[in-house]
Amino acid sequence: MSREVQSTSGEISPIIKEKAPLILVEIQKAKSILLHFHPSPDPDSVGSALAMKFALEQIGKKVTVIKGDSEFPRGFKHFPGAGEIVEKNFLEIDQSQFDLFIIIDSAQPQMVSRRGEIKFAPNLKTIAIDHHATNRQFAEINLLESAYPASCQILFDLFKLWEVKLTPEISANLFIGIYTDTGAFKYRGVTQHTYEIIGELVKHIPDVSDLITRMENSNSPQLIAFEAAALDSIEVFCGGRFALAAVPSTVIKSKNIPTADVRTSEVSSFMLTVAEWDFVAAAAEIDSNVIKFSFRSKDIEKYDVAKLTESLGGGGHRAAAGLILRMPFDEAKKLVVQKAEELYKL
Ligand SMILES: [Mn+2]
Repeated sequence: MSREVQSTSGEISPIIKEKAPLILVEIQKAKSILLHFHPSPDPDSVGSALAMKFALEQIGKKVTVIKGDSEFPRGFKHFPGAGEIVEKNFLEIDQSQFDLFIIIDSAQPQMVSRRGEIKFAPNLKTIAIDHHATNRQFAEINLLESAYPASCQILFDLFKLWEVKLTPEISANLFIGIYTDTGAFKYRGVTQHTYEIIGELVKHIPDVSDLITRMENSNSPQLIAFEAAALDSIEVFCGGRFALAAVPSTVIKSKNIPTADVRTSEVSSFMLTVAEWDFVAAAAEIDSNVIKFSFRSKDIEKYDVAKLTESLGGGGHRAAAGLILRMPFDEAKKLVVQKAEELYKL
């Protein structure tokens, strides 16, 4: 009996094959290349920038990685290359020092920096490489493969096509990005191709378990305090289908929770494990009247959370998306519930 296999093919995606040589030409022309981490960086952002740094250096290029808006999370400090990051965001650098900016895992200019308006200098060529379906294709060359579960998976294919040699440094960074962005290989978008890549990468990583556990076992007591406050705040809407956790800034301040520990995405992932809830959000007031939301959905046909966040100015994937609202805390909560009812006809 034969079974049709579609998205599980081990092939490199056609769009990556098409764009790989165009991107390589720009890299070869460039003298000084800039890479960044997006605000509140996750391991896919950090791993892809650091893996790209090592690949470009192998090609013989001068590369600078800037840390961007956020503090560098302590759980990622053992990623190879993490010691060579420049402590600046995009608005603090001198753009004339670079001729190419490769913007990875960032769907919109605000993911380069949220500290001000992003304007690229005329001398600075821009290339965006991303897997977020909501990517606005704001660079000069855009490589968007939204079927891939991680930007690091796109990079693996690019490196293969560019004949970059897999080193322990490149492999560890790509592995950790794919591992986390797929929820340890369980989210939609993981295919046979993903597993084949992982099989290749682990050949070059001396201790995979150490790489993962050092990242995961780096939490602070304040993170647990944030999660406790968030879980304690859960309210249920939309006839029991939608659960919303929301922590106001007063609570964050009173518990001395640093920004790095306001990890709404971890709370929303945990909330989604409740069988009764079809979609969930975890929110935190990160500044007075600035509320960050992280959405998760079990049923992307009925509850496409990228659609919801996009309708309010955010972005992301159908099963996991984010949003920042600038308004009073209670208004933001109300608006999100109202939008969900309207969009999903609940
Ligand atoms: Mn990603």
